Amino acid sequence: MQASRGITHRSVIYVVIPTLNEEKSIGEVINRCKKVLSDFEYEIIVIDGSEDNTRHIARELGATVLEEGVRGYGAAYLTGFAYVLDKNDDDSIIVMIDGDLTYAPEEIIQLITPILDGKAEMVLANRFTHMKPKAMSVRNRFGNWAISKVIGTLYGLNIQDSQTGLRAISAGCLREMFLEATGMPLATEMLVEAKKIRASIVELPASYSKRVGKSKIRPFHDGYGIIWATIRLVSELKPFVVYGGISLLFLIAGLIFGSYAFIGWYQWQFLGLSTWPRLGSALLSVMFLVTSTIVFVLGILLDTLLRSLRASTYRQRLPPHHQLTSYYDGIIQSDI
Ligand SMILES: Nc1nc2c(ncn2[C@@H]2O[C@H](COP(=O)(O)OP(=O)(O)OP(=O)(O)O)[C@@H](O)[C@H]2O)c(=O)[nH]1
Ligand SMILES: [Mg+2]
Repeated sequence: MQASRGITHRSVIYVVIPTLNEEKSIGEVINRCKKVLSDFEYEIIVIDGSEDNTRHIARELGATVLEEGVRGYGAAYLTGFAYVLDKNDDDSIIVMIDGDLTYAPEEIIQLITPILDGKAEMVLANRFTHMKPKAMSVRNRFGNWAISKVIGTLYGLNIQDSQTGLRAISAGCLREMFLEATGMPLATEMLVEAKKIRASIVELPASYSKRVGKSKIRPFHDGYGIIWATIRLVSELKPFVVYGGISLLFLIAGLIFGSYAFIGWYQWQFLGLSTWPRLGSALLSVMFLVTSTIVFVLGILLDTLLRSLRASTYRQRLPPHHQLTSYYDGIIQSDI
């Protein structure tokens, strides 16, 4: 028990680690987790899809190993989450950490503290505060920044590092989430679900080092997957933003073609110019304007429908804790 840190409540800590050929680092990750959690009741669960020695090393060090046949970061976590939630202990805490030694297991304590204190339901590690040089590629850094901005703007979430892999979440909160992403988009999906259920999120500074072993990211597959998932998730939470945007594009196209057709018709009718009346453009314009109207109405309908659906599903939830910022003395950057 870490009384000096204000931890008063004993929850079981489940550390879930997805691994895909991480034999070079998994041993150290597990050993450091064990050391840091020695005062807690804990279980380390490795969800393994490896072809190397990862699972043998993990088992030898006392971790529970679940073999996962389905490829994907999200698929591994969904299996791990199901395993923990099956224990029916909503006071327990799930810690998510990679098996590649990029995150420092020692930081788990500060991550779980706000949950143990009852001050947050999900805590995220912000890697941008103490990132080691070359720990993250420019491409990943940009992708992360862009997605964090999109989610931040649309969801009112002030999160710097939306794709972080070091997180802590209470089992009770996790149980309320509807998660289905089998790939990297799981990271985004969890944030969106947290917003939907009005969970309180805290983001704390954390370190991030260059990984040991080969990256499992498939740039095209994962990048495309994350962008697509973000659009889908946004359209689920704020359909009007997506449908309104599409409707606006059709409206602009309709007006451009309409103006072109009108100018042609005007010159032909009144100025005696032999310009073709531009019937094709007129037809296209009408089609675009009709589509714009249909998409606009669809957006409003979906928005209203989803809003009332969410209200009836999550009515029992209290608004988030707005007092967090003062409690954590300025470390907290986000609280929805
Ligand atoms: N079981 C399983 N684990 C996976 C899979 N893909 C990735 N992982 C694990 O998930 C964690 C995160 O994957 P990484 O390849 O490190 O991805 P990343 O951290 O976004 O990228 P890097 O900056 O390259 O480390 C690692 O522990 C991987 O071994 C998978 O398909 N199955
Ligand atoms: Mg990694």
